[in-house]
Amino acid sequence: MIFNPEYECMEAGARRQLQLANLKNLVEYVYRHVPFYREKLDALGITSRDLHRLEDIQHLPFTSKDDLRELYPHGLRACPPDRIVEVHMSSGTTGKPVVDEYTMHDINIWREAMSRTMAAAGCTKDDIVQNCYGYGLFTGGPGAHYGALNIGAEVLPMSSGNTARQLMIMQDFGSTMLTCTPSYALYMAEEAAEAGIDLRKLPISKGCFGAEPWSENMRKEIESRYGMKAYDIYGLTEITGPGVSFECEAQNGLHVNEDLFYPEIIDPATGKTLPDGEKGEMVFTTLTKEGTPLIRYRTRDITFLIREPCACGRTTVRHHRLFGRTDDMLIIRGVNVFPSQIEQALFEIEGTEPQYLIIVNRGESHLDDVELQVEVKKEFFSDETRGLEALRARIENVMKSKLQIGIKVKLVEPKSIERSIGKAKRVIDNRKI
Ligand code: DLL
Repeated sequence: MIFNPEYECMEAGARRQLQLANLKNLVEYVYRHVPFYREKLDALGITSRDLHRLEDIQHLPFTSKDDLRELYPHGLRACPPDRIVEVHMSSGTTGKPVVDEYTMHDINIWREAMSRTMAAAGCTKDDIVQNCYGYGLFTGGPGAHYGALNIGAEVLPMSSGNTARQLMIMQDFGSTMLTCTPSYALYMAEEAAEAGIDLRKLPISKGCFGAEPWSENMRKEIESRYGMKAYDIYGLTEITGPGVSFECEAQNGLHVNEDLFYPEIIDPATGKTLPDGEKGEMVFTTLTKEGTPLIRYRTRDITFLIREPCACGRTTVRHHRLFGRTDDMLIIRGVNVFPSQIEQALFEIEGTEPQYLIIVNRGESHLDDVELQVEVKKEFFSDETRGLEALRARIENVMKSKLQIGIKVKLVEPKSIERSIGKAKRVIDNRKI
C-alpha cells in the first residue's frame, strides 16, 4: 500500500521545486544556527542565493562522521535545547558516538517515513507487529514502533534477545509481521527449528529487515524459513534512523523518502557527483530537520541511484540494495573484497549454514591471509572426513572464482559461530595497518 500518494507519487518536477525550496531554507537555517556550517559556507563564499537549481547542491560542503564525532555531543544542534524531545546515538567500535537530536517535527517526519516504509511491506491496521529491533539509543526499535503505531497496527515492543520468549509470543499472539536485523531473523528461525516450531504454519507473513548488510540469497533463506515476504529497509542514525529508504512489492531497489532526505552519489575518492546508475558513496541532506540537520552527509555506504519509473507507481528515486561500505571493504592482496560477496557465494553452496566469519591476518611474509570460517549443516558434520574435505575444497574453489583471490576455508561445527541479536559481526581484521 502507498501510505502517502501525495508525496510518494508526486510529479518529479514538482518534487524538485519542493526540494530546492527546502534546501534553500535549510542553508539559511544552519547558517544562522550552527557555527560549524556558518564557517564552512563563509569559507566557500556560498549563500542560499547561489542555489538556483537542485544540482547546485554540489557546491555545498560535505559533512563527515569525523565532524560529528568532533562536535559531540551538541555541536551540530540547530535549535534551542528546550525544543529537543528525543535523542538517539549510534556507537561505532571506536571514538565517540554520533548523536541525533530530534524536535517534535523531526519525530513526526520520522514517523511519516517509517509509516511509508512499513506500509510498502504490506503493514495495515490489522497487523500485529513483533518489533525485535533494539529499543534504547538505537533507532531501530523506536523507528519501527512509531511507524506501526501511526498505521494503526498493534505493536509488540519486544526489543532484541530472549529468543525462546520471542518464539513463544510469536505463537501465542499470532504476530503477522516481524521487524529485526536479518541476522537475528535467521537466528530465531534456527532456534524455532530446534524447538520443533514450524514458522511456516504461523500467521507471520512479512517483515522489514535492515540495519546491516544482507544478500539476496539471505533474503531467500528468510523467506523460505518463515514462509514470508522479506523487505529491505535502510537508514542511519545521523539521518533520523530507519525509514530513509525502503523496498516496495517490486523489490527492485529501495525507494528514498527524497522529499525528506535528499540523496546523491559521489566518487568517494574525489568527492565528485556521479550520474545515476554509477556506483559510489551515498550522501544525504536532511531537507527539513530542525534538531541536528545535516548537509551532504557522507554515509560511506556504496550503491547507485535508479531513476527509471517503478512498477509500484511511486515516483521517488531508488537506490540498489547496498553493496557494502567504503570502510568495510577489505583490501586483500590488492583486491577489493566485500563481506557481502562472500555471503552471496556461500549461500549457493549446499551443505553450509548461512553463518560465517571472515578473519584477516597479515603473516610473517607481510602477505594478507584470509580464513573463512563456515558452519556446516548438522547432517554433513557427522559425515566422514572425506565428505567434509570435499565440501571445504568446493568452497575454496567457488571463492577463488568469485573473488579472484585464494582464501583458506575452515569448516566449523553447527552453532559454533557466535549469533547476534542485533547487528552481526562478520569480519575480524587482525592486520595492524
Ligand atoms: O542501523 C538504522 C536502521 C535500523 C536501519 C533498523 C534499518 C533498520 P545505524 O546504527 O546508525 O542505524 O547504522 C547505519 O547501517 O550506514 C549502513 O551501513 C547499515 N545499514 C542500515 N540499513 C542497511 C541495509 C541503523 N538495509 C548503517 N542494508 C548504515 C545494508 C544497512 N546496510
